[in-house]
Amino acid sequence: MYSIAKNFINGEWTDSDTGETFESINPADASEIIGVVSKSGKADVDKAVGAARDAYDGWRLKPPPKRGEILFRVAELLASRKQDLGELMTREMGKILPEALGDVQEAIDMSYYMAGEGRRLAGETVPSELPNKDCKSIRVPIGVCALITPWNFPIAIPAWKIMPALVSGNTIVFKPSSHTAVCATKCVEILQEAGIPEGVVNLVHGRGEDTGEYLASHPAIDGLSFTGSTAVGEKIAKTCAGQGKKVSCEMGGKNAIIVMDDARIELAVEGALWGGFGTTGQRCTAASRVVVHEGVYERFLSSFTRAASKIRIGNGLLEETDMGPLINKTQMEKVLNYIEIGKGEGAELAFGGKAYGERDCVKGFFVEPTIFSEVRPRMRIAREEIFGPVVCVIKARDLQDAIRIVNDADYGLVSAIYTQDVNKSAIAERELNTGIVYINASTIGAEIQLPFGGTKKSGFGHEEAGGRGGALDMFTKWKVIYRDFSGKLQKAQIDR
Ligand code: UN1
Repeated sequence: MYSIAKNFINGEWTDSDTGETFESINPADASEIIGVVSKSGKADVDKAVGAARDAYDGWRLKPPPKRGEILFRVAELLASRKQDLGELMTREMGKILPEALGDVQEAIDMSYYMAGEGRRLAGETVPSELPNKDCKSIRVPIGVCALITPWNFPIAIPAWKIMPALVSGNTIVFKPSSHTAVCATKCVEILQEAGIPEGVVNLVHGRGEDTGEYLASHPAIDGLSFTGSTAVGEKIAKTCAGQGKKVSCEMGGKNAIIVMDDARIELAVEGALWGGFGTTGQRCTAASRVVVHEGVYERFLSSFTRAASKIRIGNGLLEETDMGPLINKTQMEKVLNYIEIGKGEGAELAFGGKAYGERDCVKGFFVEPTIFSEVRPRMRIAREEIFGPVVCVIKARDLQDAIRIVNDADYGLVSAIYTQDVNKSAIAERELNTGIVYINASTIGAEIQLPFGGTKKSGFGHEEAGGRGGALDMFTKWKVIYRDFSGKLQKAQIDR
């Protein structure tokens, strides 16, 4: 049984203009079709942008608490369908069911959180330097926003963008990854059911090169939020900058965990295990480097490889599975190619390193959890984002050396340190040049009530979170209002 994933434009489910479709398949069993998806082109994007533009004034003028009430209903609907959405996500994207349920939960949390923001959306009222004058700043929407989302968090990441965009009064054109088109469709069905007015939310399916690029460059788009690869993000950002559009890009990562010689090794191993192999390493927050103090290097490595050898690979719907497949064949080949690169560079393959085809797994895109030891910081496997279950273990002399290795990276999304020394943790917190730092916890599991974003090639702009520095800053701009109630000529007011 497969689903039909159509576009949603101006409140109607429609086939793409071309009438063409493509398939979304199960990465654990490529013979299973999950969805037949509309393959859109420029004409569909034009219609969606036009519908969002037409709906803008009505939505912008709806009081934010009322917009928030609709999002509250979205949260309730997501919560009531959590299990079904989780199972669908595992089938369409491959991550194991508990992680898929966590993904849906992030969307539920974000919807409730942003529903509440409808009653805040605060600006500032400050005193004027003149008598008989008042001044304030208010948040206003940007306009029509394009939201381009990846496949690795098929429901959570769209929610990080859709909910703040909507509560702020923007109308949207949502272009989800073509690999998770059915999950995206189910979310939009929920938005429709919750009572979002026609044209406020528009969904266009398609491949990046057919729809995403055109959408990003569309002159009638006022803002764009993108999560995906650094290569695509940089291209989009350039286009937007040239057109003066507001843009936020969440891109790649090469995140690292530092393990100090005073760390509780069993905690660090667990952190490295789930940071590295959770979601099959396909998180922008994945811990793909572990920088270990030389004093505990051997001990850490042997416990880490032992723990990795216990990971059960398979279909994520089965309770006994710890790690699912990669998203598709291209990604699987990319990961296997990086493993060859690592071997060629002289890193030691401490565990894994092969495609996995036991039992039914031949039908999907499975790769063993892979650990490289004796990795040098300049090796490609230590610098480039692999987006798969490959972890590089690097030796460090001391804390300063470890921090230097972590910071010597093109990316800067997340870092973590395991230590029991409060002073070392404070130095790490101050010196690690990443958007997020974890102390005695792995690199994954960011919460929605705080800003999410990185430094350097990991992106710019922040997502998630409310008033202070998060997504509302992306999806609103400030309007400043001065009101003079002196009744005097302007000159008399300002000659002081
Ligand atoms: C991502 O991989 O793009 O912190 C986002 C985490 C999740 C979000 C990951 N809450 O790992």
